[in-house]
Amino acid sequence: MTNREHWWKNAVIYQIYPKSFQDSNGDGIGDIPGIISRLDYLQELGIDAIWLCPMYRSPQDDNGYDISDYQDIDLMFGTMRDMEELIVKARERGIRIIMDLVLNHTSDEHRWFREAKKGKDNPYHDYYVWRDGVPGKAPNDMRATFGGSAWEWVPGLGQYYFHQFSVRQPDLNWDNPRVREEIYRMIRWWADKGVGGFRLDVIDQIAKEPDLGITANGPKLHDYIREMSAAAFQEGDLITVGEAWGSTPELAKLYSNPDGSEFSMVFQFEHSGLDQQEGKAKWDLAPLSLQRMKAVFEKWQTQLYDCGWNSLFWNNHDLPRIVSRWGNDGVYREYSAKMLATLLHGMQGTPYIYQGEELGMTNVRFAPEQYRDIETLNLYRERKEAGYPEAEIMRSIYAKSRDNARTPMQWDDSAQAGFSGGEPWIDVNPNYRAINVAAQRQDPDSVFHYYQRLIRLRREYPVFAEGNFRLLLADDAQIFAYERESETGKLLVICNFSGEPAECGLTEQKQMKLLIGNYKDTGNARQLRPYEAGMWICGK
Ligand code: TEU
Ligand code: CA
Repeated sequence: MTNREHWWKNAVIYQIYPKSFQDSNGDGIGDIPGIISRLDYLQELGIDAIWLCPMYRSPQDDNGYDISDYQDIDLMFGTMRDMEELIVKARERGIRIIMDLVLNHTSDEHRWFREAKKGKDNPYHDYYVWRDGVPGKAPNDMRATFGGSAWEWVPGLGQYYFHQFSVRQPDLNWDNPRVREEIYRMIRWWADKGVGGFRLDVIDQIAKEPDLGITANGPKLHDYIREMSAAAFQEGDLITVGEAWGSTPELAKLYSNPDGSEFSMVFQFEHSGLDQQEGKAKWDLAPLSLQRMKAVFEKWQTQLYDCGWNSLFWNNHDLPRIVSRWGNDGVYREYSAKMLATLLHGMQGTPYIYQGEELGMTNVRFAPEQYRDIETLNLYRERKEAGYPEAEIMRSIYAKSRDNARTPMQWDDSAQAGFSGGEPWIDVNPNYRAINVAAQRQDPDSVFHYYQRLIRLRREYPVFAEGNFRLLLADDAQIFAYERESETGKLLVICNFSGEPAECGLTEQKQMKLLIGNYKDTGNARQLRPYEAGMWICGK
């Protein structure tokens, strides 16, 4: 297939965090019937596919990223019949469903793990990663992402198991061919249900080599991915998205090889680490340098051109809200939300919109007891114990907690933002009376309608999917500008990334047609106003 033939090269994907999207039965937890009731909204927005965060059976230690049965739906979200109905009803609206596959680890309540713990000769024992040892002396000093040692002692066995995430997320042993076969069978079972594709959670970590201290990019990683792709992905035009925090453009060319041997695209995070101190954790804040950010985007845009495919995103369920992070969630909230959208949606790749981003939803500042995320809770406890001042810990949490993205979707200005008739599992952002779907649907200048127009433009003009990328004004400290060119036309994107007016030396836009802009008269002023952004085209 050529570039244009894969549906996902012209698609825009909407990510749903089910627990926080829409509750239908008043238990405070979003669910599948809730999603179904909002499909019309998503159709109106114009998206092509929905990536659903995990809704499989799970004890919810990590909000569903700890799966205890891959082939069942957790009761709190609904039933398998609800899921089948969602797949069908979405299709009727031209929307495909993308399932989230968590294949690096399971829940400790998964049947495989419960069996594995029973004895070294249990047939499931080798499904996980075990090392002999003595209590109190882990095989090595590797740390888990959510804090503490990556090794957990099981007294009955006299062994440690390996976990890259929480203690309740034991790592699967991909070196065992039976594990791989079971996984491929499970994926085919989902594909047969008519889903449109899969997002692969921390896929770069499946081929870990704990004895060598290797988590991401183990030596057998791409063999496993190619095997899985051949066994489970290559029928139909499925979209497959590999989440790879530690990817480089070189690795991304493997993940998203146009020959289809691995995935459709990579989901990498280089830009999202730019406001933390070098070599430190995401909590250790540092100011963003626009020049560095431009260089990162330029690198990915140019190096994957014609030989790979990227995901375009500012937000997901693990990241803070972009308008609070790199825009302005005060007076310029709407302008800056639209500027950030313009900047991203003009690039090559497949854009992702995370629920509420299309409204310009913002971060929250909760009291410590309002947080729910295991990563945030562990960080709070660890830094308290390490003697960090409370105010500093909270500053990090306000800026980076994953719960910023996980507050309920803001549907209207009624109680609980229209998310639930009961008490939500996590508090609603108090600004829901001002920022919500109902208000923005009525306002033709809203962030919502701006996103709707951006989505349509991508469909209308082939240059969005096909054009090359040239960064302009690389050294400018306020302006992010670039052009894209293909056989059919040329696109120019100019964004003032700052809250101050900016002089812009570019003049080409004067001969081009304005496609979209975030001020009523974008393109006319001599100076760019705070967060002003526009897109211009010549050709078609
Ligand atoms: O995230 C991958 C991952 O590495 C994150 O845990 C990341 O380090 C963290 O969010 C940074 O704050 C995926 C899922 O997206 C995440 O929700 C899961 O918790 C994680 O895998 C484990 O399955
Ligand atoms: Ca519910």
